[in-house]
Amino acid sequence: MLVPSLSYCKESGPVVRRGISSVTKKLSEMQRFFGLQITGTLDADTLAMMKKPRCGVPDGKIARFSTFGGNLKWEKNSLTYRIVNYTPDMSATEVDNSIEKALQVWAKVTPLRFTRIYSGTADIMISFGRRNHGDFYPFDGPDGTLAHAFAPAAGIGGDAHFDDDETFTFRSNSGYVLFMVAAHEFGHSLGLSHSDDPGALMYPVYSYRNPETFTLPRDDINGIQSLYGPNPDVDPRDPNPTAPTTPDACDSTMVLDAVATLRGELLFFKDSFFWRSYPQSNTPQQTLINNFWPDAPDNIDAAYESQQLDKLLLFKGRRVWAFNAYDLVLGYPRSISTFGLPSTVRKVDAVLYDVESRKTLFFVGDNYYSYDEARKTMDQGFPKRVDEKFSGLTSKVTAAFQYRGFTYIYSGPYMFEYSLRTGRLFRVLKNNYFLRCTKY
Ligand SMILES: [Ca+2]
Ligand SMILES: [Ca+2]
Ligand SMILES: [Ca+2]
Ligand SMILES: [Zn+2]
Ligand SMILES: [Zn+2]
Repeated sequence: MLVPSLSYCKESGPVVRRGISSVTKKLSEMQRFFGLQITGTLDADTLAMMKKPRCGVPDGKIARFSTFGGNLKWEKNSLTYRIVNYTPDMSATEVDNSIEKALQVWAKVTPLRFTRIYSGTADIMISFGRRNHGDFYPFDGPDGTLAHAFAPAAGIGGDAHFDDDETFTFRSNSGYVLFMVAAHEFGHSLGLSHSDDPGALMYPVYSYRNPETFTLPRDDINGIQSLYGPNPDVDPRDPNPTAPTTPDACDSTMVLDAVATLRGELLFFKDSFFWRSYPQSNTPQQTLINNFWPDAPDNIDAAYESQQLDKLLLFKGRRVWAFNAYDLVLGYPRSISTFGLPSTVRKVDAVLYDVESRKTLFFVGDNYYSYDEARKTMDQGFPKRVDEKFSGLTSKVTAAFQYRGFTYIYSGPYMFEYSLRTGRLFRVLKNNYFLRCTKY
């Protein structure tokens, strides 16, 4: 089956020729797919998403993992592959190793086995090319489309093509890690379409991940096993215990790592991800932290927006990172002792910026400290006990932020809505209250 390259990324092409309305529809589909605000027009967010390096296989229906339909899959478990040519960006050994490892990502969780051949026609023919490379789906020069692959079938089916106008790398995060791009493309070669799970390997947008520590996410495992079943060599009582799952907005037991505002938006951090909520948007957008801030840590402890500095501060352990838009501010990460926290503090649990008093509260265990943003010093008389200030809060603070005049203090799976000035408690809600679970 022939899979055309992504038509809505181009100025001309079949979509545009069908007229304005279908462009609008296509844009709306893409905005929905990426969790952007659905406008049907080219706004800044959509443009930014379109410019992200991505795979050239078009996005299908909106779902977590998806397949090409009609159960398009290989009818055998033993497949051959052949590396037809090489990129000049890496040594041949590095290319061989990247391709082999990328296939093993899928072999580990299925009965599929891959054998390399060096001549003749393999099921999966792997090649590097630029622009017109012989399949009527030309590449687009540097960035944009990185690669594409064809769904299982005879002939060109299963084949994977890599755009050699890209710089591919073995493991460095400058350039595109061939292992990651190849592992994604081989998902297509085996019958998977794109996933809308931003943590999935089959998400259409490239994000850097360390190839040494990469493990196939749960969504991709579910997808490939829906076609081929599990790996018969793996103990079914202990299948892939470490497969990462993407935090779910519908999980009422979720405990968020940190919450912050940023230029009028709300940011909710959990594991390697954050949700970003616009005031007018119905569905917060979930993204990998590293997609926005490549230098940021994941599994952070706390976050807040310094309105004085127009910066987002992220805390993990004894260190703090400051970002101005996407960029790490020079001189960061720094020690949290620069705020005047005692050296006995090994991490902060939550940080809250109070707009009214312009104080930043640092929550550490049962206590909190108050930092004066203007004078850049800790206030006298702290730490104080959290339960003196916030009635009803008996366990550790896990996250905190202010929104529309209310102060939200998270503790475990609960979120307490207070007036900071009067100390009055209004409501007890769940951590996912602002995330708007859309399952029904
Ligand atoms: Ca083939
Ligand atoms: Ca390209
Ligand atoms: Ca926290
Ligand atoms: Zn793809
Ligand atoms: Zn091609």
